[in-house]
Amino acid sequence: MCAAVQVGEAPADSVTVLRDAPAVPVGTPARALRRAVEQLRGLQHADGWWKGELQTNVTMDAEDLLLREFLGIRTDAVTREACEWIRSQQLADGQWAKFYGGPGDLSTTIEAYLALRLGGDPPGADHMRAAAERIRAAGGLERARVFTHVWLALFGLWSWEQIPVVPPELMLLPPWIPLNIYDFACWARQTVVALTLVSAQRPVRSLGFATPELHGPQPWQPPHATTWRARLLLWTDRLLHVYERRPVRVLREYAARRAERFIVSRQEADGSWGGIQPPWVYSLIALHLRGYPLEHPVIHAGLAGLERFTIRDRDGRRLEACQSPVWDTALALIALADAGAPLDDPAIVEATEWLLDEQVLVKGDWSVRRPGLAPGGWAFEFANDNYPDIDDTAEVVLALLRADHPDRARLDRAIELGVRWTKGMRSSDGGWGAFDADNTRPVIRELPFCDFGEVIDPPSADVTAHVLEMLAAYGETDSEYAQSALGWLSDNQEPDGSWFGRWGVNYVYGTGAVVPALVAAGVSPRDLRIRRAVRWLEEHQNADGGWGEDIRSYFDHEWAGRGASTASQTAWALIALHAAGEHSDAVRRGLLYLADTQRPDGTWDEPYFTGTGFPSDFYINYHLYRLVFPIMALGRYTR
Ligand code: R03
Repeated sequence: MCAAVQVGEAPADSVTVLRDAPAVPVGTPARALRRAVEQLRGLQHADGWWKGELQTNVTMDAEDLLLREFLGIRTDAVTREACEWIRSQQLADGQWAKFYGGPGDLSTTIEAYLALRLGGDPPGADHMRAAAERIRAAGGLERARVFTHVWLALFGLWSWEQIPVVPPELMLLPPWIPLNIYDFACWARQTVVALTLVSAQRPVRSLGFATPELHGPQPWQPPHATTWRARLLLWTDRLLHVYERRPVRVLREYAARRAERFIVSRQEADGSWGGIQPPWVYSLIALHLRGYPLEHPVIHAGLAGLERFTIRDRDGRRLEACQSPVWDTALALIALADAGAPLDDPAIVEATEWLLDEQVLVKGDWSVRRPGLAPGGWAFEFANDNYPDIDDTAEVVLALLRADHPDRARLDRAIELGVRWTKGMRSSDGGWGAFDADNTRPVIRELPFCDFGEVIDPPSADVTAHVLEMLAAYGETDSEYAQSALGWLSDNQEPDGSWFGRWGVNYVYGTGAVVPALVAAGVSPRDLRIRRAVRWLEEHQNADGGWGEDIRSYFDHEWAGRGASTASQTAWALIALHAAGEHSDAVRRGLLYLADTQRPDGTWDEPYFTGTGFPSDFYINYHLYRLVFPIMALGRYTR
């Protein structure tokens, strides 16, 4: 069995919990609900918020070591801890995966291997030989993603010539010219701006070792262009490589200053950029290259902030790609309300207070596309004023609509601003993306630089559904906005009756979001759209009564709606069935699945990743999903 299977399995503390808790027999759904609520209450922070670990993959940890090496601040202690964690995640075949139970991934394996070599693991050791062998078998460094090539190039293990150019002059394109930075999704924009400064300098630091053992049998080849547009972009990249030899000095320096100012002015209160790892680490490298010393307040805050994204426990030291307190707190509040917690419940009051303080009341990059719109959204993280998102805003408003506050006027005002901002962020096709309006230029995806993750932010069914549910709860079912959401969702139902899950795995998540929204908006449970969704869910229930959907559903339709049962996915299906007014045997078996698989301490084990960062490329195990969603499902059905 591969080592990674350990991840997420019952941690050792379940034993102590077993000792402390009374020995209860496998319970009824009502008892399961009580125990789950108790567990959730116990996880609330004294300041009112909840935050579950946001677990991803070892590229975070490998890149952390490489960043430290590049800046000259890598210590033995951090190296040892990080390498221990990375080693613990290696699969039996020598590779590293992007998600639990997933296959080895070439770029992840290369980065993990490089980090271990940095930590001193000899290339002759068994686990290193196995990794190198698999890397070569998969085509070697030559087949890695662009980001991995960038890390290798920083240390002289790859040629900058074989990396697509992202010139700082990109900063000079105004927002109405295609390929300007506002055509990139916000996460890609911040990452690319930082990398323009890196790309312009092509720095190389020596690690004191080479990695000939990682080269594959075939030489590197530029990506294969299939469309005329991609071919044009490839030729442009070739020209840019020529231009890089002799860029126009003044222009280059002017553009680089623009990029530098863009970065510095967007650092968040916690030292991060966008609250996410990629722009954070590349911004630190970029500013360092621009001559910012380690003691500079911006660099200092950036490095100190990374420390707060580091988790250390008995499983090891690892980095979060991002943190989800606002998202988790909104979901926890909704869960408690579903479980019947009263409005004046201290847990609800404190969470409400905290959420009110988190509202973003300043403009961010989103205002480039919606200049007249007043702020009022919420971000996903503790600090991300520049990038509030629509998904979080919808869930927070849904939570606040079920809360109370001594200052009722303040609560009402916050809700109103949130709703107004959300409405203003609608895209032209009638749906909602996550962070921006009308961020839909597909040409961005064809840039040779963009071979990893999603790089635009078009409307999705899950976000649009959350917005519709919010509008309905706010009492705006008849508004033009609710009607456009309804239309968008109707147009985007899959032929089999389900909806695609952009930010959660996968059709079970999408369907679990859309059905409650449609019903809240007044669609009859007898409506054909709902009936087809219900049929799809019931057809995809597992024999154990649960629901599960494998991540492979993103690239192999055979897996749509299929996979080992998990607590969160079972809950999503039940939440949809509840909204559709179902009280079938399928529902009963689903509820029993949750009750029967609950741990003695009231939560569930969920090693499978059910969160999506980018379909096909990046997945997330949100550690609170296993608890908040079952509480919603059990709460709605048992009360
Ligand atoms: C659940 C819904 C709420 N929601 C917000 C979800 C945020 C999820 C975390 C985002 O973390 C990121 C990790 C990333 N990696 N790589 C990139 C990236 C972006 C965000 C990335 C990929 C390509 C480019 C730039 C960055 Br170009 C690991 C809506």
